[in-house]
Amino acid sequence: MLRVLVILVALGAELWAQSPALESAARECRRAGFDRAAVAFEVKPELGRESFSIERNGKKTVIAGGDSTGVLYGAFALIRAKQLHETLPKRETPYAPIRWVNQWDNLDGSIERGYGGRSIFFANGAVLADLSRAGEYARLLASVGINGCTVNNVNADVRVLSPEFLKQLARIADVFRPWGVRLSLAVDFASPQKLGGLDTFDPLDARVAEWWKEKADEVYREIPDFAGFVLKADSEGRVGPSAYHRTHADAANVLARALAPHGGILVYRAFVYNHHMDWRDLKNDRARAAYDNFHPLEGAFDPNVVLQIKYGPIDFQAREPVSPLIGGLAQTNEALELQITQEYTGQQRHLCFLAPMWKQVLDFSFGPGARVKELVAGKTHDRPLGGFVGVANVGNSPNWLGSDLAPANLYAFGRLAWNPNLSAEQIAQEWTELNWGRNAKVVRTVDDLLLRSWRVYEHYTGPLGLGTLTDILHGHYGPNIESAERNGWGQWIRADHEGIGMDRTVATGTGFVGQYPPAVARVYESLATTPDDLLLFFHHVPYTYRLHSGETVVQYVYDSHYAAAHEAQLFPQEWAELRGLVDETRFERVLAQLTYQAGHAIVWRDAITNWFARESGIADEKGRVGHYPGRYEAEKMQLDGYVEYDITPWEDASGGKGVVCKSASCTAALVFQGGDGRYDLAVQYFDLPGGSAKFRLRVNEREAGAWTGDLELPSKIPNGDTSTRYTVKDVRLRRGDRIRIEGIPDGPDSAALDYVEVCPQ
Ligand code: GCW
Repeated sequence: MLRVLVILVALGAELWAQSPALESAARECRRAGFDRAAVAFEVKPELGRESFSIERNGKKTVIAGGDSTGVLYGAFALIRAKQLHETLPKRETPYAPIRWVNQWDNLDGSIERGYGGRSIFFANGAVLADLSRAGEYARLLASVGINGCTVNNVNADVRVLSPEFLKQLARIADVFRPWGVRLSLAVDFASPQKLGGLDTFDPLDARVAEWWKEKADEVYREIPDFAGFVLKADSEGRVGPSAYHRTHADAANVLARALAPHGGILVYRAFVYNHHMDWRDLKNDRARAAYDNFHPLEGAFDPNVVLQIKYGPIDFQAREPVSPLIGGLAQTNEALELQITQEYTGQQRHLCFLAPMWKQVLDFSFGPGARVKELVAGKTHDRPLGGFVGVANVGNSPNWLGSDLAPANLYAFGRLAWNPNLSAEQIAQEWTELNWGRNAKVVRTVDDLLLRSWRVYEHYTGPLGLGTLTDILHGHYGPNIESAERNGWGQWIRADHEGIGMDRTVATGTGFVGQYPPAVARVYESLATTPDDLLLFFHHVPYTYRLHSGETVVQYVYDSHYAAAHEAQLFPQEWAELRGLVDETRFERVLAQLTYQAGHAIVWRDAITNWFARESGIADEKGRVGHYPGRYEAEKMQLDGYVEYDITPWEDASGGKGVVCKSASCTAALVFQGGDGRYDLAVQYFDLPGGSAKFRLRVNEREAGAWTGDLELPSKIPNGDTSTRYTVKDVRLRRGDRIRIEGIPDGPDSAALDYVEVCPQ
């Protein structure tokens, strides 16, 4: 009964919003150069919601939509086909009803885990007066078929539901509406108490239920096409039903029932785990949390509740197995949560095109007819709702995400949510042609960079299923392997001198493997069948354990890090070939980004390989780790004003030490000991935020380079987040030459140095 109601009212809301989307469709076609008379629109409900067909009728192209949003999607499909010189799609239906993005925007205008500037919705506790950017965002989303946007952080500010704020939010919904994008809100579960003044937020208290009902009614008075609430509860310090010993279903349902009469949905995040877990207990396992918390509640959720499940059981790492909860539900609606913002995957400073990873997730099979894409779209069991949610976190930077290549991830998310059967290659090519033009060399180069980038990133960060190996306690950016260990966060890798990896087997480990259906569990339970790239997620093995590839674990770590860091050095070189073939502004920006990434890949390589060498006591067979011919440690140079500084963690700097400048200007000098020749001169320094230190590099008295450390990196101290490389190419050096760096600090940026490396050309 309730189910029918949900659908009917939702259709009502759609009719209400009909004409703005049609107007948008017409405007987009004109903007793309179609003659007014060349395209006709019609609404044919029998096509189905949000679906479209495109037909030629004489000279006219007729776009029919199941509703006005369908027409709009058809218009965008027509435009895309024109720009890509492709044949027109005949008929398309979105794969799943939920195709949303989440924004983790705070009301002060900051964005949690956002790397693309400030919020396009909020500043200083209020909705922005100028929402033109928000409207452009909705247009962008609609162009790839995204139909919902949660505008505020899941760590929700209680004020969003206040009457004054709802009126302001209605203005965002107004600019979304012409694009078929419906607004949703993340809410604080304690709102009835904190905002409503009740003495409780117990979901089973009738006053609480009434409060939510009245609040939902109020929301719909302001925003008639409101999509629903998103709730993060009992997670990472957020309050939830546990405060009253109630279940997640109790919590979800009280909100869902308030929304149901309006056709709204309640999206409940399955990212619930104990972050104070005892690391000494080898049976404890954060990976188990989603399944353990939610699987027992099957059947208890109302039909307009959707569980939003992160793709992996931990947290958006560079590689994880698929969350077993996705395959464990048959009666509960689910949505797959992917992360567009590159929190653990390089924060948009590293190129990391995620479509190849997402494809592996989407195509992962829990059994016949039970691939992730089918499960979350509700195709396998008769579930009315479901789909895909991408954490986007766009900001006000000109390219939305703070990098000119990162928007490929937003595009890919939308395309896959519309049709998860598209290939990563096709999506990369579409995005490249639409954004960089159709020059064959440009397309080949950009596609190739995109498609290699995730594997490369994975291989100079955390391989073999270890997680990203980044600093999990702070910025989630640079290397800090042991930050994962010996604390309650549960991202343990269980490394010691003998071996590494979490034993998650049923036989001897945490039993996590048992959460998968038997056929899948069998694969992961056994060392013999677990794929190498997830080995250490599932098993604890000695460093000398041989992979399927024949290499030992430790030698594989060395080899893969050297290979991937080398490949990252090629990225800026390959890009440089495009000079003159793409516009100069973006060319230079991307070149700078890829050059930075190449330098940071070396930081990663060295940190991980040195740590493994020390921990395992096993040397690199190829003699690279710990041996850096041509490298001069800053702390061993002739220093004037610079003082030695211990780096934490030690693996984040060469030799575990750097130098910081404690006066107005400092110098560090060395006498070159190598043979005469031409070299690249690399200076590894720490680019600290809050100031722009200046550096000058001299060979004898001749200036060889000068630069400013003006990046805003996530840590305030010299470490793996801030370690940055500046390279001067092709410098002629003679034995006995004096190489000198001058650093001029600027406020908190102490012009810190790690080393100088003289690399033969
Ligand atoms: O990945 C983690 C992030 C948190 C985030 C949380 C979540 C919004 O580090 O910043 O909080 O996940 O998904 O709720």
